[in-house]
Amino acid sequence: MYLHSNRATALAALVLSLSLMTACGSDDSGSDSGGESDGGGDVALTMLPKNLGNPYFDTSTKGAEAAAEEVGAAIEQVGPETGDDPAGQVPFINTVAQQGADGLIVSANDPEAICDAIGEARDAGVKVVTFDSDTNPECRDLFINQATSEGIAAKQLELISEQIGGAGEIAILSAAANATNQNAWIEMMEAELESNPDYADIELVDTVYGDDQDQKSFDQTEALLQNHPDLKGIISPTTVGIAAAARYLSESEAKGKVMLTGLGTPNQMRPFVEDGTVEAFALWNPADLGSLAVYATTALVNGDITGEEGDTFEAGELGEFEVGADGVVLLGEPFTFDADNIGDFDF
Ligand code: RAM
Repeated sequence: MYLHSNRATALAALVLSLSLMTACGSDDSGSDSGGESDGGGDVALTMLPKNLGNPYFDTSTKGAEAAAEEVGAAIEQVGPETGDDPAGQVPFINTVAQQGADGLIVSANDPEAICDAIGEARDAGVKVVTFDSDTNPECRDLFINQATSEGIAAKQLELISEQIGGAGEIAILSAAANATNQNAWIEMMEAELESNPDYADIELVDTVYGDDQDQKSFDQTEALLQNHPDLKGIISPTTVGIAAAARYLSESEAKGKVMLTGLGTPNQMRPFVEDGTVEAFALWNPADLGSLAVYATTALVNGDITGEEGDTFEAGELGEFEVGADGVVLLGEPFTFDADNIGDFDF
């Protein structure tokens, strides 16, 4: 259920060593896709997060860069400034196809809107792997999934239920309205709330979208509290949303009264766990996710796997992985952070 401590230690070491390196490979300008490349191998990869400037994706890219160095691949990061435009990633995908990169690793802002561009890239010989947020399965070669959607949904409900004493109104503060990953988790939370008798006294009264933008998420939190005076808890299944909501709550009268959980990075959430705004939240390690995506994409590019169910490949320190149904490779299970363990993590 929880991360192995040896894996956590290895991750901490990885993140530390990466933080000592300069971010020389990241093109954070977002203005074009011609960023400098890390590494110098034969395999050229491009990393396309939902948007730039999100610490979650900064960490996944660092993990990807470390893995690229391990396998001798070159990698660059490109991406839009914001993730609320369903087609905002299309120009970057087009450039990857034109440049003739070997592999594209993308967290999709929309399950369908980037599929045509991905199709053209694949026709041009680019292996396309989604990570974090999928497209429709037929659009890409593989999806590197952080944890099962069922597991992520169940964990967040378990946490909010514990924190509000199993009864009362809750709301969801999500990312962009079209985000494949958040929408899958929300759908499963809704189904679980309906069917699980443990949650019979919990009512989901609202779902709002902060578009993975800090200020919008902050404002949406304020609006939720105004519109639902009896609100007992908020689930924010996005690292941007939960951090903004925690900041709002920590400075408001609702601190300690309206509970907040969801998916956050330990570094962003630490002050709010320490000041009592937040009891516990969950996530996986984004560096592992980026690393696994690079190993999988390189295995495709090198022809070691084709992406068929049952294909296996090595992912360095993470071990061996197998491609499952619908071309999904599963990283692991969500991990819960609280006051007792949050000091052990640095990402
Ligand atoms: C945000 C993004 C990302 C999601 C995490 C939990 O950083 O929306 O896609 O996986 O939160």
